[in-house]
Amino acid sequence: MGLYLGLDCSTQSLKATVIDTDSGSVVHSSDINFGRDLPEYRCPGGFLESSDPLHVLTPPLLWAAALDMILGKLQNANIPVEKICGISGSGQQHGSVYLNAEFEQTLSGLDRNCTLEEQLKDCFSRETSPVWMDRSTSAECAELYSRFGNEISERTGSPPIERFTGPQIRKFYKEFPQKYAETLIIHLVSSFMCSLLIGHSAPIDFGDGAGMNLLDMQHGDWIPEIAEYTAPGLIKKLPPAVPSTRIAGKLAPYFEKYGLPAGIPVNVWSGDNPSSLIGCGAFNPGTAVISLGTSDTIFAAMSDYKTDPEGCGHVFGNPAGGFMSLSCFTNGSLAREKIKDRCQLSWDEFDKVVLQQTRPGNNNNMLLPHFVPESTPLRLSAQVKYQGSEAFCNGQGEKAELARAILESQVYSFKIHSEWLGRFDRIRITGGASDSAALTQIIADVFQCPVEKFAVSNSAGLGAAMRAAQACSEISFVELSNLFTAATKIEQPNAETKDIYADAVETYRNFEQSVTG
Ligand code: XUL
Repeated sequence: MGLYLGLDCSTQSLKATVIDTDSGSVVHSSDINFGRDLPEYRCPGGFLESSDPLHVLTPPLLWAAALDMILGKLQNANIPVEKICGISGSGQQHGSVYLNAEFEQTLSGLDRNCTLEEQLKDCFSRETSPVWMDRSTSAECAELYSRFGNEISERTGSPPIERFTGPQIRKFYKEFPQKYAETLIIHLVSSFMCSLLIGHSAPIDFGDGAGMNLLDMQHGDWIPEIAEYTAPGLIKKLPPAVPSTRIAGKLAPYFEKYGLPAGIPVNVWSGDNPSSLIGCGAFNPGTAVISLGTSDTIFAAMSDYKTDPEGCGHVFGNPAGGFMSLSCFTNGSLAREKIKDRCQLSWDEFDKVVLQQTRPGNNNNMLLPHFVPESTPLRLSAQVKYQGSEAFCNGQGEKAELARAILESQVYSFKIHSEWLGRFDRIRITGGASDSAALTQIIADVFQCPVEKFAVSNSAGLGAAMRAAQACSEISFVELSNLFTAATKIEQPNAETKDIYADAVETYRNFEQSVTG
């Protein structure tokens, strides 16, 4: 037992969470915000601004620079960093990092008198990484589908998906064959960050590897024929795929400069969603998690391997073993913020008007809030549509109606697109918008099941720290979950809204289908 560090390299920030398994408490949390703390990279939202919404890229050197900064912050925090016994981490999923022959050599001799940024700058065969919001690979997805058909989805857990790493690699190979040839290894954000910590290339875990359209989910191996078609010679450029509980290596001597103990074990990193499954205590089937972050996701541990018949949802590896299902809604907090700004309300006022001035079902006023291209249902262009009263559709309705409409419409979409997830009898919510009392109540009522909240809001970072404790000291996930993920508040569903919402969900289903096809 002792202190364990979880790092979470998400879209907008790199966060550190330290847990103490003796006291069962989170003893430290801090973050480096990419826009605020590293403005020289010109990534205010964590990615380069571009006039083309389908291209979303981040310079990977930014993440390396943030690693030095967050560990510097940790060293100056009021905790005994020398007592940290193990480290793990999570990364935004799907993003890929392209490294040349210099990478391994540079990592093996990291000089503690220089920064990671200074030492790694010549190690990339591609200066920018496509991240999960990139949607520029429709042509490559179509090619992969026409070559392999449903086999891709059956074997890798998802059909070819624009943001997934395989189609992204294929596009890079097609557009820049020379740079692809110079690429010796391709990492995910998670395995790239883990590599920096251990001073050599780290494996990719089954949790995050599943988001690549390359991993055979049932056998835990890369699929040679899909890899070869994706890009010639790719299989040799991929790190090995391993279970999420594996130790990747020992902390590199470079990091002793931050007071961290020499050679402590580093667990393979995973994706932010698989890590969140652990941090929400939802690694056994029966509990679904709704994570309300930059994107909204709904996910759950699965009892059996099964894919989404609609082709929008995904199967990833569950870090505790087995599989998890996930549907991702890109327009999450972005759409809520757009409507909040239009209403000119603070978040507190927004919540208040919804709860005090409107009623469940909102007289069937609803909207399709695709302010940017959407993953679920898949839409490659932005489109916002309204349905309901004339005044509401003309933008002349009450602010309160519009405020309720965005929250309810998003939850209707969660309900419709989570039907394939299987049965669950409770929902745990996490992420920034889980503070909203109105949204919490709407989720409980639409799903007609209890909604639980818990103390730690960064569940991916907490999950990473719990994974470090499990992998490095063999503390069981059940024990860790009892210590760190107990519910602090439970919202019960209001049975009187059951029929109203059952009807509203059907109305929304028809509305969504009529617009998106
Ligand atoms: C999941 C997905 C996002 C990213 C960003 O498929 O694309 O949730 O992991 O956090």
